[in-house]
Amino acid sequence: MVRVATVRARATTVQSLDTDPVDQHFRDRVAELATTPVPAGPVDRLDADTASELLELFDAAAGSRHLDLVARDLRARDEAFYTIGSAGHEANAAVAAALRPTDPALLHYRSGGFYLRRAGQVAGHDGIRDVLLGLVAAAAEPIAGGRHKVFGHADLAVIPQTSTIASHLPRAVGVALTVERSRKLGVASPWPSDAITVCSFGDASVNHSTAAGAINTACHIAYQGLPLPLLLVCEDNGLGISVPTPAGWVRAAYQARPGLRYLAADGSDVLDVLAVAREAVAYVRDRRRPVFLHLTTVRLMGHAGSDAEASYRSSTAIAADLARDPLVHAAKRLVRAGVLDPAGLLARYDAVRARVDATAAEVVRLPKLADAPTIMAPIAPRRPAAVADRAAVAADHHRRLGIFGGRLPEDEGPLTLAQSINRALHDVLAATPGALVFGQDVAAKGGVYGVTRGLQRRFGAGRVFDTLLDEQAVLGLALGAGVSGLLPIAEIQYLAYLHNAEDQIRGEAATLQFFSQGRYRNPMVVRVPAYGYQRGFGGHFHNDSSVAVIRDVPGLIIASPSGPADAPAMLRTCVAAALVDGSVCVFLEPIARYHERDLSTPGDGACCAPYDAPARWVERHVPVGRARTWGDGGDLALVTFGNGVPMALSVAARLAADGIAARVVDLRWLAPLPLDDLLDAAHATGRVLVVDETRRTGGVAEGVMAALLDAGFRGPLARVAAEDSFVPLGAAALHVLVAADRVELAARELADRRRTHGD
Ligand SMILES: Cc1ncc(C[n+]2csc(CCOP(=O)(O)OP(=O)(O)O)c2C)c(N)n1
Ligand SMILES: [Mg+2]
Repeated sequence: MVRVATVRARATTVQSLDTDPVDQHFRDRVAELATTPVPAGPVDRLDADTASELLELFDAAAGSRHLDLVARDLRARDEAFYTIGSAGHEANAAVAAALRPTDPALLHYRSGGFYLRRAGQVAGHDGIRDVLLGLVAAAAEPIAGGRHKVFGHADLAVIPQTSTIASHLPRAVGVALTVERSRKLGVASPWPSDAITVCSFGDASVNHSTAAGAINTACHIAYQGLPLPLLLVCEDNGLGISVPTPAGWVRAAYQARPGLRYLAADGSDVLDVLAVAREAVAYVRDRRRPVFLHLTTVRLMGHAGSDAEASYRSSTAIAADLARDPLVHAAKRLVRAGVLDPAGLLARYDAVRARVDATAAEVVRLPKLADAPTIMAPIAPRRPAAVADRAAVAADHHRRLGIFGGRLPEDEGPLTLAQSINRALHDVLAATPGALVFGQDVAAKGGVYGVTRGLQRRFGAGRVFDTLLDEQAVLGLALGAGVSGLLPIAEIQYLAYLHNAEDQIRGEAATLQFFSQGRYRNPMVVRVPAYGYQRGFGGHFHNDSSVAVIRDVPGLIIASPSGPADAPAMLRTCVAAALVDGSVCVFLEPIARYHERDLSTPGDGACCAPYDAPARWVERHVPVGRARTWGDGGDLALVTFGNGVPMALSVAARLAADGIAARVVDLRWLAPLPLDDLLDAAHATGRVLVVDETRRTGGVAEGVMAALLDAGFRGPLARVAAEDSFVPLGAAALHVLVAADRVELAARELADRRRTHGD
């Protein structure tokens, strides 16, 4: 960045000897107003309210500008860690002014003006201090507590965002939809019932498939006449870092979308933004329909502090942006309207700077995060006793009788896995007024495998509904519903299709408590039909067993029931963990087990299980991270999950015939792993074979074996895992998946080692 060496004294300890060209440009233009005054015309007059609002907006914009300047000074001294600024975008303060401070906001990273104006709407808030605390990563920062620099504050209804551009749009659609849904369902919500959701983003970000998908979802909802009070704000500075947006693209792409009203304002003119934003807000609030508000802004001071803008932009283009500085524009309006004279305006500008400097000098000294436990505390709070209590909550007997059409599931006799999950979902919806079930084909069809059959009929389309075909939209609705106080139970139709949208779990859902110290949370249970062995059907995409990408997400709970004996209790646990701890739970259902009845001989019914009546839910509770062990064989532990469980049980039966006593440990939870139960089994048997239907590389066995070694287990340890292959169609699939014969062979080898070596 080019710096002009002029000395300006400031009465604080944080000061720069250089003046930024943008700062200097502002001063020069205001100085010109004193020497070459332009006579005020009738259009320059402002009524008292507008004049007072313009002063507020000027203060917010000036505060934001000085924060950007100070951020760079602090960065140069290694005292702050973030230099993406809002310079040129400060007129977004007027969007805040048009809204209420209770309207949930999901903001672009250039929202300094918006944030300061909103903070100014709520007594007792010092937005400048909040932002500075974030810049210096102070532990006292109000939202992320020093974990990230974000705009966010629970008191200001500003939900913090990640750095992944556009990833917040699906959630924003979900929040907007939920405002309406909560009112309809009569469920408490953190947002007022007439709230509207605002979501801002850049012009390059609008092209991201996540944004395009979310805006399409908004159109899809509005097109059907369903209410969606959503204000989308595209802050179009014509650039995505160095890449220009084609002139006119944003308007061309969004001015005529079905269900979406398009409005545009000149982002260099804060009063134009105010007028159009007010029109947009009134429309969204009254009509409950979405608006796309297009602000043409400029980007001043480059993309970030480290960005040498001059290397890819002409000096003419940079100068043209500077000539559209919204702060200069606001200053001119104030002077021409006679609200302030140039000297008074500069004094006001410097007074804001003095406040920023003084606050900066104070916050740089504040403590930072200093140890891993403190840093990690908000990731995944766990209150197992409260979860156990909540997991035992059922609707009363009469309501259950009504829900189940007179025949309670505990009286149905043994159920398959699919039936047991279906009955458990009925019970969860009956006992949890804010629970929603949604996904592709879950409503009228009842899911591809019938797991959600009958739910919509019982609980209505307000609580059980189909979504459009977009996994990011499904998870976005879950994110929005969760942060709005509901309990989303979303379905992703197949595990392979979770990968289309996994950032919505990894980047958005799992990080929210971390980046907000638990002040915002998005409880959710994501049900995913998963794994292989579909009798040759479907090939790779219906037999996917890739869980590596979710296993490494900090705090995520991954449940993997193997059959109906555990699935209902585990589902109740996930729901309870979501409600109590805000947990993000992925519930992997082995498709191949859904309709299985028999284990080893036709008619043995060993894959079915009776459904527990609520009176047994306390004793039958399955805590997060606790395995189930079948048998007490002392020679060998077969550690497995999902389809591996029936396989390991049949192998154990064959081994028993030869005098080898194996026990089978069903992990049940792939994250967090049931370490205590694993170690118990390992120490009781002395040898462990992991049977892992996920792949050799990145599969569950890697985690299990590493956990055993980390905990000091030194006995014989082996694994049988699926090949590092994609799954082919037909019977060929069995060549790459784990087969019982291979498990048996490996088990015998491990058992032999004991006999041979006597260890
Ligand atoms: C998904 C993703 N890809 C890439 C980036 C890196 N990145 C950060 S900002 C940015 C440009 C965004 O441009 P725009 O949306 O126009 O916003 P602006 O910075 O111009 O306000 C890019 C590519 C990112 N943060 N997230
Ligand atoms: Mg841009």
